[in-house]
Amino acid sequence: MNKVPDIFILTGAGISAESGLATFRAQNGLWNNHKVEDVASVEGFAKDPDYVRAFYNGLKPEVQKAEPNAAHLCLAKLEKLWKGNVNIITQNVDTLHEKAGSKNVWHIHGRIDEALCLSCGYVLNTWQDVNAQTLCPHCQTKGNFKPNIVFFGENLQYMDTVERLLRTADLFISIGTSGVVYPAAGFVQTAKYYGARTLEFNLETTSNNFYFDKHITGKCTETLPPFITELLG
Ligand code: BJW
Repeated sequence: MNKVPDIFILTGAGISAESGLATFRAQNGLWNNHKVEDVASVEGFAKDPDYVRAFYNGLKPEVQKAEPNAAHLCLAKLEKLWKGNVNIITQNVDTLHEKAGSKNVWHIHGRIDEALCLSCGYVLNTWQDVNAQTLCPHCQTKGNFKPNIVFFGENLQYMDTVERLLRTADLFISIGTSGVVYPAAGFVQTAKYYGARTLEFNLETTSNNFYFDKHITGKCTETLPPFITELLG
């Protein structure tokens, strides 16, 4: 009996663009008028934690009120109806996959609705502001929270799981990511090495084109739903 393919889905900012959330590397190279490296680096946070915390506090309301679009929704449907394993490995810190109903979601770059206590490692889940006054409910330390977002120079989250899923995936689908930030940009190469068929959904072909078997160009809200419908038969 043939094995039902296991599916590894890598998502990036482009999947949430049509939900109204800005991507990182649009034409002017700025993200909400900041260089990504300035507000998302270990050095930037060490230099001015209040500034970085305020930046993410400022983003929270629009992320919280954003709604999943047709691309998020069809992935949730795929997970529900597919007989094999479907895992979404997202670089996004928004929670639109969860809002769409997906369960197997791995936030390798963290989540905007979480903050990490640098004194004890407690993860606080909140859409409220986190600032120098925020008290850790676990160790009672005040003001030592960092947004639970993976900055440049930090290790990604859930990498053991990701490595395992990359080795066992039969189908690798990349959606809305520019493929310039590592190690996520290298996942396609690993998946292909271990035998997966590799597909890319993006507005344009990315620099990772060598490792993709097929590119499906266009808005993912338009290209992904018919593909998923066909996959589900
Ligand atoms: C659409 C669309 C529509 C639009 N439909 N498509 C190996 C080589 C070189 C460098 C490194 C390396 N290994 C590590 C590094 C260093 C570094 C790195 O990669 N630097 C590069 C910039 C060169 N990586 C790291 O530091 C990582 N950590 C690490 O590797 O730890 C081990 C280590 C530590 C120390 C030393 C060495 C190793 C951590 C990376 C953390 C990334 N964090 C950020 C910020 C989070 C803040 C936040 O989310 O608010 O994560 S950076 C930012 O980029 C964010 C994103 O998740 C990430 C990826 O961006 P994404 O999602 O691809 O967005 P865009 O805007 O770039 O692209 C959108 C795409 O969508 C475009 O292609 C559009 O065309 C498309 N699109 N609308 C379909 N409707």
